Amino acid sequence: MGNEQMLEKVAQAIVDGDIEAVKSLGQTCLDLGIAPADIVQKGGGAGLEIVGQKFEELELFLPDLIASADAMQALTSLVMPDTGSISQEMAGKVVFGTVAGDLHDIGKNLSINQLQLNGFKVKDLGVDVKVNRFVEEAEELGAQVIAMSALMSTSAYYQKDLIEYLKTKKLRGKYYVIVGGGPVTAEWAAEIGADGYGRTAVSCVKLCKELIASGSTPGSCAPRVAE
Ligand code: B12
Repeated sequence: MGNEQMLEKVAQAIVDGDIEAVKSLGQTCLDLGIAPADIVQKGGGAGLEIVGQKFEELELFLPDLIASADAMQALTSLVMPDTGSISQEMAGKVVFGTVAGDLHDIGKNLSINQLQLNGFKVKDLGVDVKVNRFVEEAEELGAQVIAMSALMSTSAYYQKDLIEYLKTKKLRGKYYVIVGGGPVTAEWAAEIGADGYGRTAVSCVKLCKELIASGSTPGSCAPRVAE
């Protein structure tokens, strides 16, 4: 069986919420030499896309969504490298959270994992993070970047609020603000005056690297877009 077909099987196991199948298929993919990021994105991520569509079409319901999310967590724990022992001081400092009202964290966790693998020190603020907390934590860490994930169209508005909040605190020029997550687009990033938009966890690394290297004042340029 080819790699593409293996990834399709992973996607199907995620749709089925079958943790045992996901673990065994994930291991087979690793043994075949498929890159962990591909297993997660092209296998697991593709499965969650299908789950989302079926949920919208009332073919699947909340318990199914939860079972698929648990299966995805099992997949990421299995295939993503552990970042615990990597030195995380070199590339820059980032605070990262899912915005208020939003409990989705799979994409955030994948993005943090990629950043850490690429030498960033990241403070994970978790989910349902209020605007003021992002800023307090960034101040405490001495971060250059505030990264926000949002998976629901209703919660994406808090990304806008954070930028307004930074302005009222006269801190907009201090932090690069990057945004991502399901409903978030490059157009939205431009509309709210963010510094960057990334479509994937890998693009998140590119954004952070480019913004920090640019030396530009945060909030002064059109957002960078990393696909
Ligand atoms: C899994 C899931 C859940 C799980 C979440 C588990 C968890 N620990 O995260 C559970 C079951 C808990 C859940 C709950 C709900 N969910 Co839900 N969920 C999903 C689902 C199926 C997949 C999301 C996911 O993990 N995708 C995979 C990851 C890898 O993708 P990602 O997050 O987009 O991240 C990638 C990129 O966007 C990027 N990225 C992410 N963040 C960032 C940040 C930056 C800065 C950058 C650069 C990049 C970046 O990197 C990632 C990897 O490449 C989606 C459907 C979908 N198509 O997205 C619905 C979906 C998001 N959920 C939805 C809904 C409605 C809900 C509920 C309200 C359901 C309910 N009736 O209770 C609740 C809300 C709870 C809450 N308050 O948050 C809707 C949202 C609709 C909308 N547009 O507002 C969706 C779209 C389903 C649908 N089609 O209707 N959900």
